[in-house]
Formats: sequence, structure tokens, C-alpha cells
Amino acid sequence: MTTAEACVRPDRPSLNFHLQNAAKVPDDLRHLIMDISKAAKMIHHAIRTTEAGLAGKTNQFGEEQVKLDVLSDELIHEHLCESGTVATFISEERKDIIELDPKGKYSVAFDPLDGSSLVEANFAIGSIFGIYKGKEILGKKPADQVAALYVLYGPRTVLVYSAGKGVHEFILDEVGEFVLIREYLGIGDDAKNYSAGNLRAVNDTPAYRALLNQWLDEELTLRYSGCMVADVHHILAKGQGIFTNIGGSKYPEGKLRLIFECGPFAYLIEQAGGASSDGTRSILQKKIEKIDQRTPIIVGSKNEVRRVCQVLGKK
Ligand code: P6P
Repeated sequence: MTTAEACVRPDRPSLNFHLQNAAKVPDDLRHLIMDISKAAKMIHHAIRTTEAGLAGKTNQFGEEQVKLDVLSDELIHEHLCESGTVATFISEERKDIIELDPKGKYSVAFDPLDGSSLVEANFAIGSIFGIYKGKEILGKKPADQVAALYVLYGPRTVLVYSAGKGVHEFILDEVGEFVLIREYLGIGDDAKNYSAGNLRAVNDTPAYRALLNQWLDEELTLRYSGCMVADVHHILAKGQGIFTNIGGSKYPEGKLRLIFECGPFAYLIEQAGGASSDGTRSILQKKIEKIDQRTPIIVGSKNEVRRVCQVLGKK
């Protein structure tokens, strides 16, 4: 009888191997994340082969949908069904909460293609997912997520996830497998890069203008693409930085949504040792009252998040 060989960690562990042996997530959560990664592979292909252009419809926020928004949403819906683990999901591209399987253990909130309007400029764009236990997301907090992940479709397509044991990055390789390229991503306390969104708010919020002037005077480096997935990934990839999108007259609570964008990224950034805030408290602690709830967001290096909150807190 040969002795059974233990599962030896391969040189480039797959996402499935990592979920099972490093994150040690429950099998049904592993299946769910693997099915989401399959949808991401199809979105990766669709971005490269589907013509750009408008779908002739708008989403729940009244934003015009491009064809890729609708296609990405449908691809994710299909794979959430296949997973057999999802009770309900909420998509940024749909008005209502969608019930899939009353026996499902998880609920998923996702933005199928964040920054999709940038695809015609060939900028990097991404998909964002927050996963919760049970049938309800409303009434919970982003701290209740059991996992969060995003996929960034850029020159390379990468998937970054956390299930509560650190943040880990995978690249879509030549045979269509997500393989580990970076494990336990960390964020240092001080920022050298800044990524300031909703700049129209400087006219309503003098403190935002003062903050920008401080960054300019201190010669921090601007890194802003207009796609949150790319801009926040930059912080994780470089191990430092600050991303802001705060309120103003056009978007009093900031442009970004708590459930689809800010909650998953707050979870990931804090898992990597950074901080998140809405200006007064961690975004993880904000109660999710409604699907279209927006929130100011300040995420990144701890000391910079603290400074931003202090400056914005001054009237
Ligand atoms: P602004 C893209 O449409 C998006 O939702 C985020 O990905 C991005 O951070 C933000 O809007 C861009 O906002 O104010 O720069 O146009």
C-alpha cells in the first residue's frame, strides 16, 4: 500500500487550491467563489469580443447601460444559479432583490462591470462582489460579509479575494486558470499616492479643496483612472495610497454605493491592514438600510485616512 501523498502545495496554487487549503473556506463558499470566477472568465472574453455601445436601457440609478453591463449581469446571474448556494442576489444593474434558491446559504451583492463607460477608452474596468451568509443583506453591515472579491480586467485580468484570512491576488493564465501571484497583500500606514474622485465636490466642500492642496503641496503622486476597481487595486498593488469619493451638491452622500462598491472594498482594504471611513467611522460598521444607499468613502493607508477625516471634519 503506497502512503497517500498529502496535497502538496503547487508552485502556482490555483484559486480552488487556495480557497481549500489556505483560506480553508467551507466547500459551498468555495464553490460559490469558483462559480463567480467562471463568470469573470466569460466577462473577460466578452470585453474583448463584444462591440461597445449603449444597451438602450438604464439601471436602477437611471444610469445608461452599455451592452457589456447587461451581458456581464446576465453571465453572473447564470453562474450564481449554477452554484446552487445562493438564496438571493442584488445587482447594481437591477432594481430588485432576486431570489434564486430558498435553500441557498449565501446572498451576493455585486456590481457586474464597474467603470463600464470607460471600456470605449480601453481603460481597465472591473466586477465587485460582497458575499453574506443567509437570505438577507439589508439590515446587515459590510462587516458581516463572509467574503469579498473583485476582478480587474486590465492588461492582465486579476482576481483579488478575502474570506477573512488576508487578501490574495490571482492572475488569469494562458490556460484560463486563476493562479496565485500575490498572497497576504498589505497596506502601509503612510500614503505616497492619492486617488481623489468626485472632484466637483471641491466647490461645495472647501475642506476637500484644502485637502487636495495639501496633497499637491506635499507632492503626493496622483493615480486616478475613474474606475474604482482599478484605483483601489492600485493601493493594494503598491501597498499604500488613499482613495476618496465624498459628497457634494450633485451627490450629497458621495457617488458610490455602500452595498455594491464601498462595502466590499472596505472589507478588503481593512483585511489588508488599511482603514476605511465615511468621514466619521469605518464603512464596515454602517448599517445597510436600502439597496441604493450611497456613502462618502475614504480608504487606504491608515494615517492618511485619519488625516483626511480630520481635514474634512473641519468646517
Ligand atoms: P467620478 C465609475 O462610474 C464609478 O462608479 C467608480 O468606478 C468611480 O470611482 C467613480 O464612478 C468615478 O466618479 O466623480 O470621478 O466620475
